[in-house]
Amino acid sequence: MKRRTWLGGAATAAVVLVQTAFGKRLQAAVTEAEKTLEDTTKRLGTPPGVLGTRSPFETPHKKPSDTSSRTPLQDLYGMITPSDLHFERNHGGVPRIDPQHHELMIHGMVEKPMIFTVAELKRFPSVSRICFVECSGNFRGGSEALTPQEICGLTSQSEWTGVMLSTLFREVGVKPAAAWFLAEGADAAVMTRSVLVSKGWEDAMIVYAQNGEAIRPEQGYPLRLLLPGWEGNTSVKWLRRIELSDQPFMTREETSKYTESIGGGKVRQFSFVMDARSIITFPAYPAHVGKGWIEIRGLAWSGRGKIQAVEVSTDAGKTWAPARLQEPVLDKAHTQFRYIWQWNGEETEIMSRAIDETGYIQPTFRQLSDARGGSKGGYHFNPVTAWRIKRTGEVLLQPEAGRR
Ligand SMILES: Nc1nc2c(c(=O)[nH]1)N[C@H]1C(S)=C(S)[C@@H](COP(=O)(O)O)O[C@H]1N2
Ligand SMILES: [Mo]
Repeated sequence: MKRRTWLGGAATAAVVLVQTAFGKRLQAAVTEAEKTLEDTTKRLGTPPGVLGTRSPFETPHKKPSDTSSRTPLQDLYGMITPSDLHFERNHGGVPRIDPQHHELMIHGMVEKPMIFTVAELKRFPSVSRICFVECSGNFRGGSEALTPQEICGLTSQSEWTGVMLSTLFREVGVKPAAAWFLAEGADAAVMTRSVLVSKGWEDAMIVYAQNGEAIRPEQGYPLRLLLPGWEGNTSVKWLRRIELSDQPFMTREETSKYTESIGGGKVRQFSFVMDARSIITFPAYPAHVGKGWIEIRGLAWSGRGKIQAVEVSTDAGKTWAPARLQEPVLDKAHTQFRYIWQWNGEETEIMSRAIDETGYIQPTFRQLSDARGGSKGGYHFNPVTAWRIKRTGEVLLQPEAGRR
């Protein structure tokens, strides 16, 4: 059976590592013969390399557009996103920054304006935490043929390491009247956002490492601001300046962008916190399933705290049952859930809804759309995702699902 499946998939090109004369490892296409004939017990394997590599038989990818790329949620396991699969959202490309020449200035309403080198920042007490980053524009709909990656792959999770911003606030002596700070990036977009000083004291970090190594250029090397649970846009990458003030700065990214229309000619501004969300990542398009036991799996998260529960419906939202949460359930973090289900082969819809520790319940598409004057997307759009399972076992997105 295994061999049949294998030969069936043989048309897809795979990639393998070959050792060159200089001892460098290169990626090359695997020939069909190499794939089927190798007896691994009869030939010496490859020696250790300078870097680990992914198996040539595993090819998850981010499918980039010009300005963003999405995490393939349906291809991953556990709660940590591999760094090279962390989604990217760049307004002016990824800058190449030499950490020797990069500095962070903190000034404005402070007792003592200061400039920190990256090396100086690393001397402060170092803190690590696991949390997600999610773009507030993390939604796509409108077609049945969408994967979890396409629907909501603008969220990823890492273990982040750096210095608490509160530590630096004490160092510069933030004045009591300071209520907002500006965070500015050193990229071609010179991204700027206003942030509440209270968030700075609460849990903001200046991050220099991700998943055990220096933060990746795509995530803000050598320094990024990390605001756990807040819309990704405020976690300014390639951070070079923080300015304290008694009022918001009204930058482009918080006036003409990153505000939501709420109907009646009104817009909502400074909508920082990401609401609770969940998605079933298996079974999901483009999977096919067969009758019998299926372990439904997915992710849930909330910018307001811990996930308290995830409920799953396998009858198109008529009844709901609690899913099992995988420990550890962390604050403002992707949490895995699973639910064992016996499918009888009849057409149905399956879906999940997240409930966070504040009691917030993830809304259906129709509830959300009704509350937003009929809008079918936009910033902070976090509807329940429903998957239709056809009698053939085909799994398709059920767009705009759910009861009002
Ligand atoms: N300097 C700078 N910071 C930035 C951005 C940017 O373009 N420039 N993009 C923001 C947006 S819109 C998001 S959603 C997150 C994405 O973080 P990631 O690319 O590490 O996933 O970074 C934010 N920080
Ligand atoms: Mo974003």
